Amino acid sequence: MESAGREIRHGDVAACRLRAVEKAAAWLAAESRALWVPAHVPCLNGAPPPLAFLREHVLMSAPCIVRGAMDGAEWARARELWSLEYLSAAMGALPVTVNVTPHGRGDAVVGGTATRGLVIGGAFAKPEEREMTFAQFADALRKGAHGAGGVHYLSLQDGNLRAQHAPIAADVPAAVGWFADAVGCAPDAINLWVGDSDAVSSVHADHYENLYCVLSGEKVFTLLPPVDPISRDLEPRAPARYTQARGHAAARWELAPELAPDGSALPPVPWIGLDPTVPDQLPEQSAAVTVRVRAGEMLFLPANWYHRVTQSELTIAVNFWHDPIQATVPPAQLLAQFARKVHRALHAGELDVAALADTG
Ligand SMILES: O=C(O)CCC(=O)C(=O)O
Repeated sequence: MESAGREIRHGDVAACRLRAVEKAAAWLAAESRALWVPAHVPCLNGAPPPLAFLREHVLMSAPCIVRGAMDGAEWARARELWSLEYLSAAMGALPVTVNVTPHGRGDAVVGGTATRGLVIGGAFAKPEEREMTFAQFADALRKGAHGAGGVHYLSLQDGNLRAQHAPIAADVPAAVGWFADAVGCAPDAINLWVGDSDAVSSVHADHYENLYCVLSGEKVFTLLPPVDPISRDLEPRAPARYTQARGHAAARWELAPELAPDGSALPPVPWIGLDPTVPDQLPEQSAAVTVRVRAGEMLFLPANWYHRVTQSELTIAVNFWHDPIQATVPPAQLLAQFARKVHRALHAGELDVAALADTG
């Protein structure tokens, strides 16, 4: 009897502490939203002095738009020439790897049940990576998703500008000087992005400091800070891959589990299933901010910020990913990681409640 009483008291204390942890996580999200998330992402005019940019944006993990920093000679060719026609003329016969999906959502959770703040289940669906010539890719974009039998998005993130698009690589600078000076290192990758309004990059975060430069068209970013409660939906999802069965009158898409070469299951991929542009899905304390980046503008997207990205029209862009040795991890990000771990452990029933009650 006595031991049962002790268990009840332990349970009560533990429940109180769990509630306190949850309250602290909610407080953290609300405070950081108030202190950190701007109602509008600020805009700088002209290339900023590196030291000021380091102090006010990189170290503060504060996104901003930079206007008028792509007006110089080093950007002139890309600013003046880059269009689908120019890229096709320069690279038409060259092979490219294109991400193709039925509905435009590659690297996204599909098939789960969305509730407020959580998507239960669902697979991590990767796009079909299709080899074609640049001319074929441009043709698919001109036909549109319906005519081409799928959404085509040039969106490899492995430094593809140099690796696959050598004839146009020299049209943009090898590094953006003031940004490289601010973050303290050269870019690790320069990626080329070409797609239209059907293509969506689902919400995710990268550990790179990112300078995203739009050459033509318009990008629409939905941004959430690293502490945003949306990260609680970062759940392991079974990997799957789209393939399109060809040779049929109507293009048929399949989504099949992706397996290792020996047929065994691949490890699940942690990915967020929520769409921050659907207000009903966002957790209560979430604070998403939308920012439009137009031709000639750059977006500084700090490491670890969550972002969902699309285009409002056919858009051509490059981004510079920098991976500083001393990555900037503001204390709030560490707290956010802690809060996320506690929250997930709580909901998975993995927290040792008795141990929690015993701690002082
Ligand atoms: O442009 C996009 O579709 C995605 C960009 C992105 O995820 C990134 O730059 O990290």
